[in-house]
Amino acid sequence: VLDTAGQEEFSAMREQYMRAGEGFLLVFSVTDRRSFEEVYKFHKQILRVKDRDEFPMILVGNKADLEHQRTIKNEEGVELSRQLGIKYIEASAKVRMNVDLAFHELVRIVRRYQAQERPAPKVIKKKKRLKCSIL
Ligand SMILES: Nc1nc2c(ncn2[C@@H]2O[C@H](COP(=O)(O)OP(=O)(O)OP(=O)(O)O)[C@@H](O)[C@H]2O)c(=O)[nH]1
Ligand SMILES: [Mg+2]
Repeated sequence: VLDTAGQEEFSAMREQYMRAGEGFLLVFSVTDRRSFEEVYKFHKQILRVKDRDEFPMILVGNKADLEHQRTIKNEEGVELSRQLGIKYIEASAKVRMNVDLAFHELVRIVRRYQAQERPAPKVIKKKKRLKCSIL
């Protein structure tokens, strides 16, 4: 698991970890609209780097414990996740709500995706042994 720094000075590293990643949690804060609006950009960048139309990702609305400071309603998170074609989970790192669930869910999505990407195993037919006859 790689935790990335959100700061702009690390953006050169971003494509590098995106190339290596097998699945992504797109985490924003439900108290910070700017972080919510950035998700779309990261989602697009991952698909471009992976050269795929879809890739294992989950949208996570963190800081759900701060209900009174919330600026992103649950419905908005659901709507964005619907547009992106990924799941939405609200979580709180502080009170450990849905943190394990988000990781477990992502692993399930990664495994499903990889199983479906893997080419069907070739059936290798055993060659019939040619028996030599001694004359
Ligand atoms: N109330 C509450 N605070 C949180 C939660 N998650 C993180 N924080 C607080 O939010 C602040 C930022 O958390 P970080 O873990 O530094 O956030 P980050 O997105 O990793 O930031 P960068 O690494 O700088 O990109 C800290 O003060 C955390 O304690 C949460 O679920 N609830
Ligand atoms: Mg951090």
